[in-house]
Amino acid sequence: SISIEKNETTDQIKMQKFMNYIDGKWQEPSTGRYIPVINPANGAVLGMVAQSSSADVDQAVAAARKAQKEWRLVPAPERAELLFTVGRLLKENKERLAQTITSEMGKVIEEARGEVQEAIDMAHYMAGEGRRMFGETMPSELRNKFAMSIRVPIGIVGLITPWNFPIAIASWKSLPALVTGNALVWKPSPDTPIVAEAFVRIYEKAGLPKGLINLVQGSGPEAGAAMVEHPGIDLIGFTGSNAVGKKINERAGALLKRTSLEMGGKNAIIVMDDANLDLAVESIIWSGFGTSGQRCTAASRVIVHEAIKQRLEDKLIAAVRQLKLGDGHDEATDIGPVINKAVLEKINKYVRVGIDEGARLLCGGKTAEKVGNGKGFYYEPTIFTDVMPDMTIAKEEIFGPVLSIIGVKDLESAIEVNNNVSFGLSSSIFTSDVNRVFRAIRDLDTGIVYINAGTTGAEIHLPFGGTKETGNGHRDSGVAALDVYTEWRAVYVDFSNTLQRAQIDTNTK
Ligand code: UN1
Repeated sequence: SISIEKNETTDQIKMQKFMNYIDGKWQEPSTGRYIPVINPANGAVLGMVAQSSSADVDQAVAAARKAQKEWRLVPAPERAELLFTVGRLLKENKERLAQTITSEMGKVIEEARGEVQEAIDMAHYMAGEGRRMFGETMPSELRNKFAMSIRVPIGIVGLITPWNFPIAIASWKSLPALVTGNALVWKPSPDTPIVAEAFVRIYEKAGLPKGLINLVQGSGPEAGAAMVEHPGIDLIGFTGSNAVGKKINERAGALLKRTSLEMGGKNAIIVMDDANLDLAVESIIWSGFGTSGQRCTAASRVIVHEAIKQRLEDKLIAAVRQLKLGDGHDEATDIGPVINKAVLEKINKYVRVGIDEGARLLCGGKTAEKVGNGKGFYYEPTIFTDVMPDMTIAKEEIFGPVLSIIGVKDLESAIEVNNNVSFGLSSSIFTSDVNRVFRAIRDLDTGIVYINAGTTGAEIHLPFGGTKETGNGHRDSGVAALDVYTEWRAVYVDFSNTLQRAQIDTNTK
């Protein structure tokens, strides 16, 4: 069995081991060590995940290298057939995968289903790219010479993916990497190894040749660092924290290894005085507290026009009162737990700093200890107001259900406050003035801009990523993803049978 069914008891599954998958074989890690996988809703042990080391990474790279030699020769439309099958299998297994995500990651089941849907959409979209993987043809400067650029695979791609979207983000990276002819070494987060294994089993069932996807389970400092160091890995695709991203960037930079980094956000929703206030409230709640605030797109700041600040606060407090915390498997739950104890403590620390720095707490501000069996990691949806833009809670990514309300007097200051953070992933504005809309589109310094919608809910066929410290200029998903996983090759075909020299005047005479 590869899943944790809703009604299976923890006893039945707790001895299950989640191993590595290398060269088409499920195998023990070289260390022989395993670490427990915890259900954040109730503290139950769901299984044990392999702790890999550099020896496992070595093996995985060797297998990937061998497999990629053949795979790069397979026509892209044929590679794409496999992606269509992956899409179909994801769809057939949607409910089971969603339940697994909720068990090990905690997000509510409706959101888990949405996440699997993102992976399904991505499989079909990237399968389409197999027949469309365009290059360019251009006129040459010279007669009887043909010029074009084509895409070639990078080679061996190392993926390091987070727990918050354990299958969606893995799909954003693995599917374009495979359709463009690369082979993979994938290290998922040790907090979500079960759905990672399930995803690999889907690739296996779809008939992916052995060695093309190698799963190396375990924690970052051991297995992830070994991937970044490995000379046989040509590109590291990473989504995760800024601290880790910076380390990868530094080390990979020294080795001249390619990287595609997607990191944090400090996303804001701007609410102008002409906004549909009820819609803004609903969107703030959804983008701020959905997934317990653990999306890199989550809203964590609300920048509001002073004229409506009080009314917005009243409506937000009323809306928060309606939210039900609990186990995400329960369809009635609005907000599930956060991923683990360390994250819970980090959120609590930020809230204490917010209070110390003089922000006013409107609601929440503490762990919710009485939810379920009392052993889960729940945090009350928290709203601060009268937050100043230079306070810590207004600048740093908290990655939890904590919103900071900042009052402003006009659109100019709203945009300035929005942009005056080190991140630039997503932003949003609620207004009914078309002039304000287009000024926001032009001036909000983020990779994603929403008009009259919250900061979350990016669709997979558009580029996903951000400015400044959010990343290193790359984009996940959309057609932009092809640029991450391919190199451009410029090709000149001279059919003149003479020596034609570019940039030499005589040739054009
Ligand atoms: C993330 O949190 O890293 O736009 C991804 C969204 C989702 C993906 C979030 N489609 O909110």
